[in-house]
Amino acid sequence: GHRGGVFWMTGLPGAGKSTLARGAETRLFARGVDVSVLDGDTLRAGLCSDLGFSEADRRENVRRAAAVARILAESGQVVIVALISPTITDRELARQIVGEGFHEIFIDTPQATCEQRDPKGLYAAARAGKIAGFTGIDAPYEAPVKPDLRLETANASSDETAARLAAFIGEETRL
Ligand code: GGZ
Repeated sequence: GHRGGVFWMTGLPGAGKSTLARGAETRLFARGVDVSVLDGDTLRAGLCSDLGFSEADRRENVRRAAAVARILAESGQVVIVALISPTITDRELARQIVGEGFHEIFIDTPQATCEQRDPKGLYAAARAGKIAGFTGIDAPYEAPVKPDLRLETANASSDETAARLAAFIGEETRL
């Protein structure tokens, strides 16, 4: 069996958060773990569709995700959250809201790599001045100082890294 917990992934756009969250979810599900993913993209399509990317809106986005994650974790689920959550204070807020069972995971990908990947062309758009306040370009990203887990993605396959993430989550939630 396993207990609930929240695995909060933070990192730049294009760092690999969503891919790794889904990869870990698939692996954990195959092992019978009751797991769900709260992804920034998905939340912003529904629960958080009224929010933009101002400091205040990002904070509210983080607050809502943390509140939902807590409810799910209290019911015994393993919750993987994938949000840029760019500031240390917002992630502290998330940790406070979730309480016991919060883990911070830093998806540590150099910005140059994120920008090369640019899966949605958003870095290019930001560089061209078509998006204002884009994280890493003209909005801040504060890396965690002491995350519970740091995953460097630049020189590993996403399969390898997702397996490491799933292993960490398995260890932290094993009863
Ligand atoms: C950062 C933005 C922005 C701006 C749109 N800044 O790679 P994506 O495209 O699909 O995922 C990013 C997503 C970020 O949403 P989060 O909810 O994770 O952000 S936060 O935690 O800061 O609230 C990106 C897209 O939205 N996107 N405009 N200006 N990312």
